[in-house]
Amino acid sequence: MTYQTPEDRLEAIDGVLTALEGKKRAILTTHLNADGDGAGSQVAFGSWLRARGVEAWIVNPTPFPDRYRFLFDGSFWIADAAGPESAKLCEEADVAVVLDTGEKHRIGRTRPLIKGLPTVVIDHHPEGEDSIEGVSFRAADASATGELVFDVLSVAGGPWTEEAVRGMYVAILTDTGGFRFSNSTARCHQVVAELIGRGVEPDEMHREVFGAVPLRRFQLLRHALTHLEVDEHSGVAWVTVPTKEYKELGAVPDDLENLVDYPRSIEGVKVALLFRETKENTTKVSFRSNGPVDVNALARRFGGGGHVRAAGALVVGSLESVRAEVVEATRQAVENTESPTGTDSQE
Ligand SMILES: [Mn+2]
Repeated sequence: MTYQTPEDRLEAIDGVLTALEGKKRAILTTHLNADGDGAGSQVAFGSWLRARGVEAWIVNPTPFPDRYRFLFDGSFWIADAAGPESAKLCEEADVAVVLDTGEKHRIGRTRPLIKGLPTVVIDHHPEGEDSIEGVSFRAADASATGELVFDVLSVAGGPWTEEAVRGMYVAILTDTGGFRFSNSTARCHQVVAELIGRGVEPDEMHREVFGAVPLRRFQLLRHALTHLEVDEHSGVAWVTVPTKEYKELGAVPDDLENLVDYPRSIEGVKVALLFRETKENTTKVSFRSNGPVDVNALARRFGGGGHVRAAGALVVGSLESVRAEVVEATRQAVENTESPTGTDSQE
């Protein structure tokens, strides 16, 4: 079974291709603290644009993660959103492409830079209330934004650069947790089969992404696990990143990727949480559900959002108070999901 672009995506893809017609310079951005999907999709889309003669630049609200720099084939077309260079680049651009988010507040300091530009959004998150305007290709049933980038390239007929195929592979590899999560669909495996057919080497990608862990990440994990708590009764487990050790180790947000999978993987756990103080009086919360609790809805109550099974929120308040509040709300969400009032939960 070979891959076919889903019918219901074709119109939006056409819109994207039309919006890009005749463009000379594109600014690519993604959400704060780019993950493998955001970064991989950017490299893929940018490389494709460059191969078509469009000068693509990555301008992210937070630094492009070092661990995904291997995706570039020699030259890095990244500009720091906080520096003067990017303002000039954006001024002289004629289109902006936002990948792996469609919400204004998620692109931080990049937002004012691209405000005046025609914008294309390519994203697989459920659409929020803070939507970025412009042309959009959104499909919440996609495993990763990388899958949607693949759709665009397929309809366009390539070109398939090495950077592009590796970028898309890494996007899907990381957003599916190495093909372990519920978004590891048949469709995503078909896309991946095509990418492997175009030269991606899975073992090499795995080694690059998962096999070069900085030692500090294990040191941080050791500290974080001393703050692991489990409420066996409600099936909620949470881990807290200790601020002092985080600073002492010189850790970066990227070091926390997948840390929440530890509480999530404990027997009987339905929802896992991770807490980290990002600055004084602000706490970042990561939510992961093993189903059926909708953590997107839960995170939205705290001003965040994401997917049904993976979401996040930045909450104002001390670590202790935010943690107490979120844990309690999560306990209640688990309870409400298990016994919806007035209906038969078996239906
Ligand atoms: Mn994603």
